[in-house]
Amino acid sequence: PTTIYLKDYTPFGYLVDSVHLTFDLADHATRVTSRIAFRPNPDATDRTFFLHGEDLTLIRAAIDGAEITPDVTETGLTAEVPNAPFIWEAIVEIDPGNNTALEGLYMSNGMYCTQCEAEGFRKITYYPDRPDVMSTFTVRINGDLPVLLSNGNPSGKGKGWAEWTDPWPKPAYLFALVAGDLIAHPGQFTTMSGRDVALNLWVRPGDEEKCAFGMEALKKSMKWDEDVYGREYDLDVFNIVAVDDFNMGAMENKGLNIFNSSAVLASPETSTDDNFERIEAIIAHEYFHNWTGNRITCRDWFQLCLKEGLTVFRDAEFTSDMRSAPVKRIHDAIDLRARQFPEDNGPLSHPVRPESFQEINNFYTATVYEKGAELIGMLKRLVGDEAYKQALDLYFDRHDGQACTIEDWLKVFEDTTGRDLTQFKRWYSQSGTPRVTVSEDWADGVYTLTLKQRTDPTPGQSEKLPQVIPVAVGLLSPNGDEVRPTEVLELTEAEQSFEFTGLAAKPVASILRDFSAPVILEHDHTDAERAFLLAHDTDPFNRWQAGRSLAQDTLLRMIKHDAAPGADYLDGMLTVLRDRDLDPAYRALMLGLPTQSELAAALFESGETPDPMAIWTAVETLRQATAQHVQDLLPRLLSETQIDAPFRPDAEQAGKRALGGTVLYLTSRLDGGIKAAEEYAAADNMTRQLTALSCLLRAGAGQAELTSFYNQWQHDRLVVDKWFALQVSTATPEATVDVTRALTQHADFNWKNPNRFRSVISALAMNHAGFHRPDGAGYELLADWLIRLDPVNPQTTARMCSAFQTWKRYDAERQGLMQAQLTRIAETPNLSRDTTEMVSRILG
Ligand code: BAL
Ligand code: ZN
Repeated sequence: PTTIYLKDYTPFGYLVDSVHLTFDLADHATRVTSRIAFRPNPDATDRTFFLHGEDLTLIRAAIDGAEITPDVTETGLTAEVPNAPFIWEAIVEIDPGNNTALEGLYMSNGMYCTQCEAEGFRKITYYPDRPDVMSTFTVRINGDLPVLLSNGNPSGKGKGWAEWTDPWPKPAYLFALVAGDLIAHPGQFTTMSGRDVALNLWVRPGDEEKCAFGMEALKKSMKWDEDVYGREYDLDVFNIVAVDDFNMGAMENKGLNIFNSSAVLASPETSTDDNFERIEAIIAHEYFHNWTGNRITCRDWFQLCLKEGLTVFRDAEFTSDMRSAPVKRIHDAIDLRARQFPEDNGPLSHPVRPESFQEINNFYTATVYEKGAELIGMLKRLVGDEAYKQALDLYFDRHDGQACTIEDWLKVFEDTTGRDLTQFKRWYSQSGTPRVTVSEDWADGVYTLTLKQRTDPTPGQSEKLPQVIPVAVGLLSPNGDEVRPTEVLELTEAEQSFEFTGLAAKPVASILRDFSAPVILEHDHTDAERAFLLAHDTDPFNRWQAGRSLAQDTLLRMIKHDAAPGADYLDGMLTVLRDRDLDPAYRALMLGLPTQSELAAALFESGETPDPMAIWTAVETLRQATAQHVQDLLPRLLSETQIDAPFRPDAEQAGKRALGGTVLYLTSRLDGGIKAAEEYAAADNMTRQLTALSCLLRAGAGQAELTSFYNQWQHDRLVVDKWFALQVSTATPEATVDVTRALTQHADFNWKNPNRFRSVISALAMNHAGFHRPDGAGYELLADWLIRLDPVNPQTTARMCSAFQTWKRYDAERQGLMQAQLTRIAETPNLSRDTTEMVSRILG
């Protein structure tokens, strides 16, 4: 496979002034006729006329009306063209009905739809399929289907055809087409300058009742982007389509967002509170891309974080405003540690702006997205809210209509603030998670905080330079009062000391408040100090963090030294649960534990070999001890978390249900599931129903409910996904592989559907102790399915290889077993480029 390098970027030799496409739809022989106006690019020196194209049958090609015979290969074509403006015309035939990879034009339940990011447009027609080539598009769709959609505004319609015109120049990856028997859930939005926009959420018949929440989320997003970023929508219509077969969550095609149905369809009966929150965030995310991604796009795919990091940051701000900011921040930190830290500290480690790739689809990662968003958050913290706003205004003014780079992005901040961001830029080029170690000194009334940073070597980067790390710090007095409110220390050296004077006693420092940087903080607190911060910290994030660290230290002691659960943790949790002044959502989060995979990482980093079974046992023991320790509180909490009002998927009710779910779980550890069975029978929404079923299964009960759940919901594919996933995620370590294998035999295990595949196979990889069964059966089962899926859907297969990325953490036996499966995958004949790259990076 060819490796592509950032340093090799050159502009395309031609500019595109307009694109006209005609689609004659047919399941196995769709004809795509293109008419494209090219002219030489004055900023380019290389005039090779190469158009990308894959899996296309070329019927005709012509330049300025004269037929030509281009030089066609598997990846595209080259042709001799005039050194002056010219019209390119082509007719190609494609087979959407057999497109199982779900890239380009494909079919899902009889409906035509597209996915072009990153490089799918080349499977639709010959084109310079690169984000820096932007053009207006006019699209005519001929097809005997009731609904025919593309980007932009409708510009004509008749029986069996529709035409769409998108006036905003865009790269081909934002192209979209949808055709099918769809029903609209309509809405309307008036923009800040008074323009009416027709909104539609298009779904398959039967899904009409699941549209209202998504539509409201869209309107809230449009309003928020006007209020907070001054960004107005720019077309007469905005369409969202729900599709069942989709590799990602959703896609921000201009004016025609296409969504995985799991990321948009919602109802109280079928969706959990987590589903509602995720849907609201994804709708916002895709909508926000209209400015950060579409109006201003990326010069090349190395700049992916330019649009993704910024848009994730913007959707996080939106969720914070719509819901609870501290809860959102905690969720994001949990997520970053669970998904991004293992990536950043393993064989798949790459910079937020990678410098090379073989298959760009493999770089839609937590590092590019979530660490990319953290970089925006740090920048905002360093320059301040007002300067951030000015810089963003300048970014939109200066770069509207352009395909940009990280250099362009940083320059608007430098020009706005006068600040030199040379060191900050290392965050984009250096991979790996920095570790910040804290030491303290107290002498003569002066408190000195010394911070050291280091980043371990990562693949391809043995030397690491110090980064600029904003460390938000507050100081508490020994009686719990805050004596120094939060201030942001800028750690720029490998080691730096900060002095605090005027203090009457040695303070307790609360460091990295609000998770002010995506780093690992190493601060040797005692259990008592952690318990003190858990009780007194005024920063909600660090108060939660104190509980989390206390839980982690407790578990690590249990694992390493067979210690009993410590009183500081158990009493701390009792206090948290008792505290009615604390937001229920926050109390539920406080009761959460680090994942078993995180514990494995912590053990590995402290020089121990993690034993998945010992980790599982410690977590179970601590859960049981917690349930016993707080048992007197549980009945009262169960009744306090009951909700009499009609269901609302808002933060307040969701928080109460989250706490209720935690309490039910602890209760079912003591009563064997009696209360959970009652809850299950009384459940009137999916959150309650699924929580109760989960508690029952974890208590070793619930087989009758599991069957009745399936019978109740077998018509609803999104709920059936939950039914599959729940069984794997709640299985005991011994049973996980067998449960997974049995589910893959189930009549509803439609493995070619990415949602269904993930509901079973990803759930296996995420059941830590079950997946890491000592005989390697979990590894073998995963590899079997990856090998089977690869020829059908390389993108989803390649992504799921990351389940093996932590293989070097474990004992020699397990390492050998995982390596054998990785090698088996690597040696599979005709393995896709996607999976080949992932497996070879993981093997190292
Ligand atoms: N651009 C791919 C889907 C997303 O990040 O919105
Ligand atoms: Zn995005």
